[in-house]
Amino acid sequence: MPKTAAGRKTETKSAKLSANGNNKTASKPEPDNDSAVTDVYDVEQAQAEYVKRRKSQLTAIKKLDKDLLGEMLYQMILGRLFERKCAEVYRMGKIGGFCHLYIGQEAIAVGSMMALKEGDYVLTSYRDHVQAMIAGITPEAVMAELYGKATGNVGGKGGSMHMFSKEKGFFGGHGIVGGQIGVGTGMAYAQKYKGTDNVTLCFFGEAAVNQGLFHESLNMAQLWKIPCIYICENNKYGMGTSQARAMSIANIAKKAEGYGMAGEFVDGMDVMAVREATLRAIERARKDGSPTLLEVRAYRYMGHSMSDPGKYRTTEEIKKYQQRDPIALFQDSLKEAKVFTDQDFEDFNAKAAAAVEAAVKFADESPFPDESELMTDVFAE
Ligand SMILES: Cc1ncc(C[n+]2csc(CCOP(=O)(O)OP(=O)(O)O)c2C)c(N)n1
Ligand SMILES: [Mg+2]
Repeated sequence: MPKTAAGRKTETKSAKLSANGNNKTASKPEPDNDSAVTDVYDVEQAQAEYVKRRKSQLTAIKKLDKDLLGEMLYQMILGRLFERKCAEVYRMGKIGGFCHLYIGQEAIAVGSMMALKEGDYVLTSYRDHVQAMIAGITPEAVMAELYGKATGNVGGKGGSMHMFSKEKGFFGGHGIVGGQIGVGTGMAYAQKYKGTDNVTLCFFGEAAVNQGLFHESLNMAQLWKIPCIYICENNKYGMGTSQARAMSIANIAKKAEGYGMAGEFVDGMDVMAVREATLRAIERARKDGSPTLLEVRAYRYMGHSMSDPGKYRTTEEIKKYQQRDPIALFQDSLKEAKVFTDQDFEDFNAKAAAAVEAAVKFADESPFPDESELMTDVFAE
């Protein structure tokens, strides 16, 4: 593993992936050219894109103040180091049950959530640790929840997939694929009904787009002008199934057109691009409630969950995407724009590493819930 969060070494242990683990199956027709997944880059192409992106990042960076840029970078590094630590302690048997990591997708949560204001809401899937921390739930509370400890975010009863804080406007952590799309639409409706100008960010994976609830929700949201921003985190796979094998068209952003909704494709490796697209969506939503569908393309470096043997993709494919690592890309731009130096990056890393260590210590030393807690928090009172 690299020392700094932005290291470009392969993140996953699935080095012995099968050679046939690509998107193609002999029995299925390939999607036509218009709709084919086009962003599986060669390394050279990835590098070219990387340079291009850095230029646009530089322009965007110049518009923001240093404190905010520093906080954005710090949250991305914290998210990555936290998730790496989760993998480590999971393998030691300290975390039980399902555990889905967010490594490679940090720019999506940071770029979008850090554009929100007080009173806005966030919901996401089971891949929720990083979003929970950006919402303001402490690393200690998230780690203790993963350990099933009484001091955890929801008393040790939710585990990895169910972080939640009404006070922080973070409404899960949802284990049912796509379930949060309906809930998020309802929460955004409530924001409008109450006469606020707040918005809801609703994250979900690309596989959730095939669920009926996605379509029902988008239809109602556009019809009733519900201020929900639907953020599809397209990381190319739903468990071990590639998008190309499961979806008839690859351009998810285009699906917004079917509902007359604004839709945008966003590079999920570019935190500033995510921020700017989210700000455009927020502006629409605060003005008259208009919803937006953002398709944010990224890549998950690790397996679907900690129990994924990863036999459906190659190490080469993973490495290709890591050429455009979102943290490395952001750091390079920040350095070129003379906002931060290498020393600053080391300081951010050290601060994040200390926060993660403190979280692990807290979780290690916390007690498990008492037996008397077994039947509490089961039903709403
Ligand atoms: C309704 C439902 N069907 C199936 C599952 C099993 N399942 C868990 S995660 C997952 C894949 C989801 O992939 P995606 O939406 O792309 O999100 P990602 O894991 O890539 O973040 C599936 C099928 C589930 N949890 N809920
Ligand atoms: Mg996915």
